[in-house]
Amino acid sequence: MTAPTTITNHLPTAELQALDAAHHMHPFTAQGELAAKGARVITGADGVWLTDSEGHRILDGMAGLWCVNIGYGRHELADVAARQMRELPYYNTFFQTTHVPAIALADRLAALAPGDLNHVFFAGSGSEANDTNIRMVRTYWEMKGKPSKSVIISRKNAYHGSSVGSGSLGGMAPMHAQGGLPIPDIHHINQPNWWAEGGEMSPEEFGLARARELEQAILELGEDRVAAFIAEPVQGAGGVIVAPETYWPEIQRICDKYEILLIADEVICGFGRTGNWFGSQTLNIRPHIMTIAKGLSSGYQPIGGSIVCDEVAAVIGGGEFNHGYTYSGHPVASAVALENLRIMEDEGVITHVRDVAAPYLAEKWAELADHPMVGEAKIVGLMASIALSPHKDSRAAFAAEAGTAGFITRERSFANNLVMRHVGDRMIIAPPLVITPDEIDILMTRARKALDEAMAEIKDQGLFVPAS
Ligand code: PXG
Repeated sequence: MTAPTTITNHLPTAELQALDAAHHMHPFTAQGELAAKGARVITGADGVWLTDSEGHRILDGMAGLWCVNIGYGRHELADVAARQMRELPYYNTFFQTTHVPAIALADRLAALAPGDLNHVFFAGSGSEANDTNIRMVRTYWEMKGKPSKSVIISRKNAYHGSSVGSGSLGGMAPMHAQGGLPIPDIHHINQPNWWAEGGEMSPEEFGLARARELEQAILELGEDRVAAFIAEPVQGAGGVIVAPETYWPEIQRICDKYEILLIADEVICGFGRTGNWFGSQTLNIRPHIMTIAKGLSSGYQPIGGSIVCDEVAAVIGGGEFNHGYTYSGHPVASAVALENLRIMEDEGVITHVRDVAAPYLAEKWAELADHPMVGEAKIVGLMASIALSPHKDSRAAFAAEAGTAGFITRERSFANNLVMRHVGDRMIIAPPLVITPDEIDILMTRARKALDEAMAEIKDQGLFVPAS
């Protein structure tokens, strides 16, 4: 670990924070609140460790924003980027031209993706890729002579991006409340979140019931109206919601029975996160399209895309698809993604997840369920969550405003130099895939300390009370 303990090559932290507050608008942030407090300034990183402007070393339990799969500080990616910038920093792929990095990356992805997912439409991000998907599946059905099939079914509390299209696909109520979302012909069914919504049902019954909402929606809307169903194999930003085991087989049965396309949003689950290249492989899903981004380049460059099956690509290819981004298949981003995939393969990163890191973390994470403030503890590969509860037997929420306990726990975690996030009153982690057992021990020690301190604070504030 080479992260410096003192940082001298920038303005003092308070000045950086003041400039940040004055000029930098942060995503998903109450700007005024942050300005009063001052953002934490991250200055460097190596492996799973971040360094801030005050010289703290912070264990990044979130791999940045679920993306730095191979960890920080891999200079090979910087070298490849510099070489590609000198050779061909940019060219487009719109007007009957192409270039070597995009060709090589598309070929590589076609080989890695399961089944007949053999064609790649590149984008700059997951949001852009899901916008591509909306237009692609609707165009597919138009070209097939079925233009009425335009409705895309998604799920409440799903996250598919922040653009107008992808934000509409997502099922985040606070997002729909701003800016006129959703666009027409997006339909949301309930999520398979047994802890919060399972009521008296067993997880298995609940998984089936929630999957059958897809069938009900198709029948109510009419099979001739439905174009596609989109879902994350494991809901990430929604709180690492792992569906009961009965859920996905039933969803697959329904998608097979009715003529609708299945889009697996692999932006978080892809590239090793669940212990396979794709979450669809872990959960036995056979999608027609997969959305990719994040781990594709381990976040070293912004790049995303849609991996598309032979049938959809053939139909779309029968005409002109009037869609694309300036940076679709950007040569530098593509070259960096290729190098990232090479490292993952040559160094056996997915084998490390499957055989070492995920089983070790799973064992330690399950022990958290014994903590007096923790209800269920869920994990798939290296994405994990715990539900906070003042009364786990009844799966009760806190009487306080939703997210209060989660926020306090997150603050205690940050104070203990661990990035562990909260989504409402669920705590989540998704560390870099290269995390070692020793580092997992440190993560767990800090997580437990954060939980203990947070519980004391929550009790002090009189908030350790179940909602009635
Ligand atoms: N699909 C999924 C499943 C995602 O998680 C996107 C699409 C959009 O990707 P871009 O590259 O456009 O951001 C995402 C992004 C959070 C959080 O709070 C999660 C994401 C983005 C921002 C915040 O966990 N995921």
